[in-house]
Amino acid sequence: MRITDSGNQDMTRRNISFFLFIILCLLFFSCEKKAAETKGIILGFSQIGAESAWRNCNTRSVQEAAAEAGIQLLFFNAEQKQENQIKAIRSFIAYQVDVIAFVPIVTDGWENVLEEAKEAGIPVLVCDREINIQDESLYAGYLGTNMLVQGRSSAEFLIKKYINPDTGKFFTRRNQPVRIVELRGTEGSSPAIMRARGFREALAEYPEFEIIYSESGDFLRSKGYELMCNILEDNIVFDVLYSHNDGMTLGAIEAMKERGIKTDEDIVIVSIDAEQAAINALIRGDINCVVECNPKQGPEIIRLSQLLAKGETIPRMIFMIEEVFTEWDDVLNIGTRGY
Ligand code: GYE
Repeated sequence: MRITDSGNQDMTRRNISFFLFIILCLLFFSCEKKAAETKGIILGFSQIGAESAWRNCNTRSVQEAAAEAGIQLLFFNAEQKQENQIKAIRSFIAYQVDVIAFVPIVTDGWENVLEEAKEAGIPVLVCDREINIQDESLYAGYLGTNMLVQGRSSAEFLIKKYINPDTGKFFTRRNQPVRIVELRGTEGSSPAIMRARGFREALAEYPEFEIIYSESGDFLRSKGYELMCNILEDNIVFDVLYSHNDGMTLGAIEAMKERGIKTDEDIVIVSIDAEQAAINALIRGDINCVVECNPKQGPEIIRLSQLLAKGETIPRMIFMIEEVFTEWDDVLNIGTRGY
């Protein structure tokens, strides 16, 4: 059969049409496969509460990522009670979810309910805060932030602030040890434990620093305000405020300002989280160092949950990427934090 030019053109057109048809089929089936892969995933997520702007951002991140991925999210807010988290996890087991993810409000007391999840064959992802458990087979992995490093970074800022790197000379207004007030997070929680430990480890070889007060403000702004009022009313003299989260820091600054203390001159403040209000305070000079703790863990939680739902293994520990912002940075260009 002789193919004329017009015949050639017909053949080319038919080839292109067939090629496009194949491409469209492949695209359709790959979308179907992806939808089938993720459509049926039911994720049970136990959140600890709404104690801070950080927590609310963490919640939004999980909910938005689940919606984006088109998976069914069973979300329970435990209102700061471990027993509510245990009840939620038991309900996820009864509902036979594909994956359980939870933020353990404290490190201890999870063995029994995680045994039940393991017996039910449901993989568990520990998020944000860590747990203290002997049998590591009771959970598939951890995604969160390195809170020991956050404590160390907080201390390293103070070392840089008070000790001349060239001469090793230590300088402070009163030529006495730097007196540090510490506002800790929730008692028994991994952020409170690790941020305190990392801070103390980094300062261990510097007798020029002295922690003269350490109390738990439970990560609450109201408690940070209350504790600082008590400190000032008891006339406790201090040089540095080290606070385990921005919420407590902002409450403490409010209490200091009410009493005429110039937080941008009289006191050095180091805070952890890096919510927008704390970055704004860094720009104003009220805070000297903000150590980031990244709450936007939703997309990674969903990605890991999808892997677990397919029976795949995941790394034991995954840490979010984070920065440290100080008064020595170009603070006006830190960019918005999104919460
Ligand atoms: O620093 C604080 C929140 O678990 C790391 O909990 C999180 C901490 C965070 O209330 O703001």
